[in-house]
Amino acid sequence: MQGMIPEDVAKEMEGDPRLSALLADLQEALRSAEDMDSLERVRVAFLGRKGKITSLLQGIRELPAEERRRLGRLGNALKGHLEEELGRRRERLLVEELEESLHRERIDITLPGRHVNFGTRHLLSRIIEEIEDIFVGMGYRVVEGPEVELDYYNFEALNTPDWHPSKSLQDTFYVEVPGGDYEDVLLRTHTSPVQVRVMESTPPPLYVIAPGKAYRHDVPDATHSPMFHQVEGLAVDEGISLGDLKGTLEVFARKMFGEDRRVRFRPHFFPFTEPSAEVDVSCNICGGGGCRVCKGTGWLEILGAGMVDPNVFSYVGYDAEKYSGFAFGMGVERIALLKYGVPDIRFFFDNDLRLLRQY
Ligand code: 2U9
Repeated sequence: MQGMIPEDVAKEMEGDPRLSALLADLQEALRSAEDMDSLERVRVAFLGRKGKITSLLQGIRELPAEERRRLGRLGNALKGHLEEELGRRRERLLVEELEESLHRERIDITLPGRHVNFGTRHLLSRIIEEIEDIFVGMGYRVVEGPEVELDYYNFEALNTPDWHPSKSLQDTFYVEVPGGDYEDVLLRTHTSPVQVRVMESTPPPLYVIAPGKAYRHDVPDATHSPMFHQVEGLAVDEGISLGDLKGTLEVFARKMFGEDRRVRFRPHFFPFTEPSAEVDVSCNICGGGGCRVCKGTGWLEILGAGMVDPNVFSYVGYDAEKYSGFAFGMGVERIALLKYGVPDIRFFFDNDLRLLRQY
């Protein structure tokens, strides 16, 4: 502080006992003022309304003219220098604080960033969406229903007799219900009960696809899983024919497996369709010439289909004289297996990132 006051002024103050005491006070106060709060206390103590320098300047009014001028000049000089000194110290503190926070909050922009793992839709979910899109494009509506079903919707209304092997304990998961009839409640073995429920509540014409999980009492191996996914389709209208079914499945096979694919029907049996067929698509790996995937036949089985049995219509109150319909069903895992060459159905459920990241 002393250095801040011109030497001649400082000398003059030392000659006056009041001023030299004030100067000593001020020097002492400034010595320990090292933060904003203590600087403010010094300002109030010396320059505030009742501060020591303020009081000194107020008190000179009664003094003789010459003394008043001298003390006024020295007091004002002291006031000016103190204000300057406080300003300087405040500024230094701000710079120090800024430097300290810059150091504390510094970011090393040369460090490698943290890797964020993004998830993706599961391959099976994407295949289901792809199938949905193809049929929605042909005017179908997507419908869903319960996975825990009644025997009536899963078997009976689908024209499946009680003695049918698919109803056996070896093939179907039954759910024990307290007080309920054993074998009444089960995990649906296909998504067909969804269409039965929709037909019950919706008059024809009807164009729907039912994607979802199905359950069968299978031992897991490369082509079987006790839980798997299906997409089934049902079209009911006046004058629907086998030709409509073939045309529809041709459109599907070409959109799914490639524009130059051919489709063929092989006679088969399902309780809910008559006639029924297993449907093959020409092999998308070898183009039909024969390879390991199609076992040299040039054909790959992709789904089952047929004309809805009129008996099914009678369960849901549809007029079988007026309406006819076709239905089809496909296993989503099998479609994915064929389209992407995944060799084992169990890979879909292992959640191994090495597989999931490839698709
Ligand atoms: C109603 C009437 C008929 C659905 C159909 C198939 C043929 C079929 C299998 C394909 C492979 C099941 O996942 S899989 O094992 N499905 O072959 N499904 S016709 O027929 C219906 C459905 C609902 C009311």
